[in-house]
Amino acid sequence: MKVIVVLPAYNCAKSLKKTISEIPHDIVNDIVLVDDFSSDDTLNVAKECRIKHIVKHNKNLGYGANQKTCYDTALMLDADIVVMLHPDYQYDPNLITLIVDKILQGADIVLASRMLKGWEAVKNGMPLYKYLCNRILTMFQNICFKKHLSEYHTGYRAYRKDVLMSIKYHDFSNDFIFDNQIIIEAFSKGYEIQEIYCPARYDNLSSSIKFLRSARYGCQVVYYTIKQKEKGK
Ligand SMILES: Nc1nc2c(ncn2[C@@H]2O[C@H](COP(=O)(O)OP(=O)(O)O)[C@@H](O)[C@H]2O)c(=O)[nH]1
Ligand SMILES: [Mg+2]
Repeated sequence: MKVIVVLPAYNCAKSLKKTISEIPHDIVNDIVLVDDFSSDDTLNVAKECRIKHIVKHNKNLGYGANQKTCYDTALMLDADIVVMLHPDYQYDPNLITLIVDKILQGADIVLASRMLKGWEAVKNGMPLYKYLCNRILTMFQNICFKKHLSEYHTGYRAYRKDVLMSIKYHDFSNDFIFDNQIIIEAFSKGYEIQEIYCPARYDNLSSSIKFLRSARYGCQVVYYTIKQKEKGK
């Protein structure tokens, strides 16, 4: 089984080394970093870290577009399991071992959820408004899709190769809603999604998206969910 970790990178020069140093290299075969036209030193740091596969966008295309290039590259490199990890040192890279194990035991998708232990997320530093919005959006989506996920918004997840090969992710958004779209499509294809708990950091290094950008994302999630529900998904 070839395990490839993909890092959708954007202005992560200060956190990249730390993230890379904690990736369990014994089970990870390759690392792919896609730089979305960062304005900081991300590319040079990536080279210093000796990341073998560095792809750069010639203009800023967005978070969803970044993931599209990540998955295209990982599939081209013949990955069997693709783990997407934010290079902002928000999530614990050591959990890759557990995530890969879940896929080896039969899961098609594994989500490393910050919300599986409820209020712990806030104790770990998640801003209260992000916690409440996440809870409300998740409840709304669970009711619409008759599911029981603890969140739909984590930036730490893994896909079995077949999932990425069968889902037409190029049709999805180039923006943050991409993460949501891929899960909803996976529901309609009947893939098995499992969750593990992952505490997350919320310092300046790991979290830069502010209230208005988050609010826009929340509205996009509601709109997209209603549209998919009307389509019978
Ligand atoms: N590729 C790409 N990623 C972006 C862009 N803007 C933000 N991101 C990434 O989106 C992810 C989530 O943003 P972040 O501020 O960490 O949000 P939070 O962790 O949910 O509070 C981070 O990995 C950012 O680097 C962008 O324009 N392009
Ligand atoms: Mg973050």
